[in-house]
Amino acid sequence: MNTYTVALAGNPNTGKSTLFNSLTGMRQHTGNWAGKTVLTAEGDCVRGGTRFRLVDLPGTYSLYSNSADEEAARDYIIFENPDCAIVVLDATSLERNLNLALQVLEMTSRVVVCINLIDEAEKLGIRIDLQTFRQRLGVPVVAISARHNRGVDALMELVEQVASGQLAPHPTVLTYGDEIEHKIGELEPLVRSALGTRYPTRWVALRLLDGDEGLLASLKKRLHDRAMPQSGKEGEIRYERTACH
Ligand SMILES: Nc1nc2c(ncn2[C@@H]2O[C@H](COP(=O)(O)OP(=O)(O)OP(=O)(O)O)[C@@H](O)[C@H]2O)c(=O)[nH]1
Ligand SMILES: [Mg+2]
Repeated sequence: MNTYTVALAGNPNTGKSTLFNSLTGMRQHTGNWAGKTVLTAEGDCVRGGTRFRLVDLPGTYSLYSNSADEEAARDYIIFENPDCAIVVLDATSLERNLNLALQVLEMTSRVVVCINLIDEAEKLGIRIDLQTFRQRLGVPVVAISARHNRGVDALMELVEQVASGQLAPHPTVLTYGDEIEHKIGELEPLVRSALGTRYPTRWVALRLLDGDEGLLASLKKRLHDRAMPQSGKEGEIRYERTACH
């Protein structure tokens, strides 16, 4: 059976765990993100002959190095390289939520944007132009209500297409003005020669320009561990495996 890993990323309180629970049949709550070893939840869901290994990431407003939560969510997306990342957005606060979506789109093209709480948005009279969203972001976008199990089948179909490579999204590339673009142009080849194509070089270059020391430390540690696989496991993200169904 094909097995795909799928990460759930998004701002706090956007319904990631509600979606995770609905798909896995589990009862995951959140909030266990203290310290360097981050404990998060992983659960399986089998749909139509395909297994999805879902990872419920901590809710964050960005994916820089401001907190252990942000580092854990970022490290999962960058280093564990899931087959697909679902970015869960709150349909009633899209302006704020899109910031994180754009950050994920800079890290990976294997993304499905999931606008959750569509039932709440409807109650508030908010209408969302999904077609424009898709065009502007360059990735699949679907509206769902995790609580009412609306749109979840369509979401998982897109996730499977992206995870299997049948659908290859082309996220819109954000540009940052001449000065920064020039510096990215200088840095990217250096990043590529140091790290290869394993990591998103433009994103790494941007984070380095921003002085993201936490990312630099994570990268150095990974490179060191790859060179010396017997070295200690300190700082590694730990995931809680829970029952499958
Ligand atoms: N009306 C409505 N409420 C929802 C929906 N999905 C989730 N909720 C509610 O939104 C709240 C937050 O949901 P969670 O699943 O805990 O959100 P989360 O993204 O896991 O939050 P963090 O773990 O803090 O990042 C809960 O009260 C859910 O019941 C939905 O589709 N519609
Ligand atoms: Mg949660």
